[in-house]
Amino acid sequence: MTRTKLVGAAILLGLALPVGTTPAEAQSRQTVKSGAVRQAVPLNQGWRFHFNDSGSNPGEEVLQSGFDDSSWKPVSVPHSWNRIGGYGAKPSEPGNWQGIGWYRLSVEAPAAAPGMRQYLDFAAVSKIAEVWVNEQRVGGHEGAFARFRLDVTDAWKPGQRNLIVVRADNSKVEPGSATSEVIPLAGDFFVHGGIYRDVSLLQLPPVSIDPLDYGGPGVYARATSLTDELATVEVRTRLRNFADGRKVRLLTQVIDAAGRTIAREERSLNVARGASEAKADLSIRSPHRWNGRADPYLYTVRSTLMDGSIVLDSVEQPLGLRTFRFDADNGFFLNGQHLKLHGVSRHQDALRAGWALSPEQHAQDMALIEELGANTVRQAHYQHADEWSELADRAGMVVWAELPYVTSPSLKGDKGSAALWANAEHQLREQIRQNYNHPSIVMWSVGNEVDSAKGFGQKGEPPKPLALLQHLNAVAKQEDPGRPTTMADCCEGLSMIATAGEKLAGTTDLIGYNRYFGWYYPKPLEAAAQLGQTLDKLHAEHPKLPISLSEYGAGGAITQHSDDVKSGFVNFIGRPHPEEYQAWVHEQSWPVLAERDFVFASWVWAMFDFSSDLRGEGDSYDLNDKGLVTADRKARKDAFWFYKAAWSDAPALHIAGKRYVDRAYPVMDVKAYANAPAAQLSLNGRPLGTAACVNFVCEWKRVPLRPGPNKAVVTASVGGKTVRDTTVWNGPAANAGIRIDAGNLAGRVIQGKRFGSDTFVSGGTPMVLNMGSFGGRSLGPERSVQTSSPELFDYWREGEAFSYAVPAANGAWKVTLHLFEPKADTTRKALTVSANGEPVIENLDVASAAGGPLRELVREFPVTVSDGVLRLDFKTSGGKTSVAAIELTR
Ligand code: GCB
Repeated sequence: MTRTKLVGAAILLGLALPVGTTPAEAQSRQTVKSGAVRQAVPLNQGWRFHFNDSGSNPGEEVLQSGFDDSSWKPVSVPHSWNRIGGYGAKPSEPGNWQGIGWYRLSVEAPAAAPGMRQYLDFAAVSKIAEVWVNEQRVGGHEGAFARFRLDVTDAWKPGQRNLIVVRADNSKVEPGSATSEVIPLAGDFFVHGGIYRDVSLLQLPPVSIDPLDYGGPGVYARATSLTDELATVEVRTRLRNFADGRKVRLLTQVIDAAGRTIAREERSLNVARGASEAKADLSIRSPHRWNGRADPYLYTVRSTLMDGSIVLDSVEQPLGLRTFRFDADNGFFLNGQHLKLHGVSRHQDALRAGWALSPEQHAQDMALIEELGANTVRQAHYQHADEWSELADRAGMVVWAELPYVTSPSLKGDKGSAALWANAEHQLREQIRQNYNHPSIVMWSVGNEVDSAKGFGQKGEPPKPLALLQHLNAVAKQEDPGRPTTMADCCEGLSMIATAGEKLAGTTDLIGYNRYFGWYYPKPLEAAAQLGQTLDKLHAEHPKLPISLSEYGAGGAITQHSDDVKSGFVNFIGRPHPEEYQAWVHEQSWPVLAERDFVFASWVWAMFDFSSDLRGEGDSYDLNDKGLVTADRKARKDAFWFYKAAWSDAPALHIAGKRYVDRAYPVMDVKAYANAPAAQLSLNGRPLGTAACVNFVCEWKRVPLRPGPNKAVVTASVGGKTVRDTTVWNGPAANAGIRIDAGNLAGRVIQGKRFGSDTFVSGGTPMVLNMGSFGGRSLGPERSVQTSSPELFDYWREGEAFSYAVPAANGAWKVTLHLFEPKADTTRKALTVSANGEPVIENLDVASAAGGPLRELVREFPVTVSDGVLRLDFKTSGGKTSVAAIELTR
């Protein structure tokens, strides 16, 4: 049994607040000192935890004080029992348990004056919580993301040992499961289980600022008018009284960043039993605005409830004074000035920690987002920790906050059950009240891709998401008329996912479109044109609706590399996901967004790789690898550096492809990202010229590498300051040969030989044998090729005619072609290959020569290169030919 003793100043709070004194009116004007603000008693240490696996089902006895939990694991919160995702091979130990976790804490409670109320405060428990104190059930909560407080006064024993038991349930959402009536019902992110944010005890007198207002602070401030001369701030303080009518004083203050009270209002109140509200209107002369990243100035609002000179309760909240508006043609305006919003989405998830993030981890995430130069963050896809929103306030980020109404309202083809609706509404009210005072938040999203259930493999009729979306939109407006609503759309105008066909755009004040040109959709190489056309079309179709790009991106694996991002097959659901391709998608997308003012914001999906046990992609397992930074926060991917050049005010220059050290080919395209007009490259001390940096990309084509190390130095001048970056690439050894993994977007080492990605090619199409799987579902039947090098056949190039022009040193070479017929097709085909114009293979029917389809056929022939290039032309009559790999050896 754990033995935790609570110490600290907070304990005294309960003792220092005598109730029932009737102070003299004169004493009540005393200034409230800081430190009188409500303190919570932390309960993060000393828990015991047990996951309810393998039939050792704890029953009622775990609630009993005599239960022996010494075999349970000692843990502190934040805690989660899930550890999902990583890089490299998947370990045999799974970290994705879903079910019920039990927590017990035995704690010696601080003493309290008679009549004090005791509340347990849980900053979040996922996904459903039930709580007992001293063997009595004190309440529960449904929803993984919001703070909840339970009034435990009747069960709590001040000054004595108390037993808290928490049952947390993140069981799989399926028909009949408790979690199936609690949003979210789906999504590619994993719902981690546990007490993954702080726990504390609040001790308050019988009349206090309301701790039971949907977990909210009980103090809600907003500017009702704001000019450069004057701000009028309305502060609503909710009160809760467990006694009969009571006379108190309420002091409301606005305190500036230097700690000076610049506005105050004090009044006497008769507080009736139950919940009530008091309003104060305060004026601030020459208000200092919260102005995004340029100047995120914050005031503090403090409400203090007093009985004479005795402070009963006091709560502080942030206050940022700003005006903002969204315009369908011109985008976003902060304090009257146009501000192009560009940023990232963030999940509350880090490698090995899951959702149980420390304050340092939250701070690290925000620091990286600031370094990137982003000015907006989308909180995907749910309420984030209060401390995260505080970081956003202080950094000046403009925030899209979101309700976890994700993918679907129902596991059936309907509009969702009454229980689910009630839960979604409750989670929305919690989210808005708990976050009302954060100036960074400027919009409430009431849903993400709510008509994409079919994309997650849901069977039968598609569910009908519109009715719940409309309902939640109305609830958000009722809770907070001051902020617009928004939603993220998956499917408008796309035919890939079957939806119920309900028109969702126009339900909310604003909209975001999640669009993955260059990734999930056909013709990825046309990403830029498709993105531009789509945005223009959506704007034309909804001329009055401010639109944004709420998601875009591509997977990026820092151990997978491409020699030519335009040649290989883009396997969005499998492997590889070369880092260079991800960066290219962003290079293509950003200029399209930058030149469209009507796109009020764009959010890269996503800032960090995050856990998703549906996936096995790139070089990871159970991760979504679209992050600009890896899940361990250790590596900034090339795409990060691209955006840093595009967005940051600081001089930025970074050589791309640094992690692709051992190069497959003796030539390479060198690329750097810079916010300079031009940059200079030198290789091995030799200047190779100046390249213009177009849209932050500076490129030198076909740079020859010598065998072994090649030192590259790129310099540029940004605003009069010289910036410089260097790297070393190893060119292949002179006798290494040249090997092309045809069709593959990434190169790799196969049986000790280094193959480059598909490069030097024109014509034909890159193809894949097996795409991979999503949530255990394969996209298409699994196939295999009879060969001693199966990896070579994962990808191939096919077509009636295509050519390779391979840069190769002059002299004699042996060419080896790895051919096969991918289809069970009886048509006779005749392949002709010529090398530098001379036929080397004529009228070859690959399938018959190999003994059938899906069997390797190797063909070798000698060639002589005399002008530095080997040209191979493939032509087929009667169908298409497939080449899996080409080797040039001496
Ligand atoms: C989406 C979803 C997001 C996914 C993302 C992806 O549209 O909104 O939750 O993670 O796509 O990577 O597929």
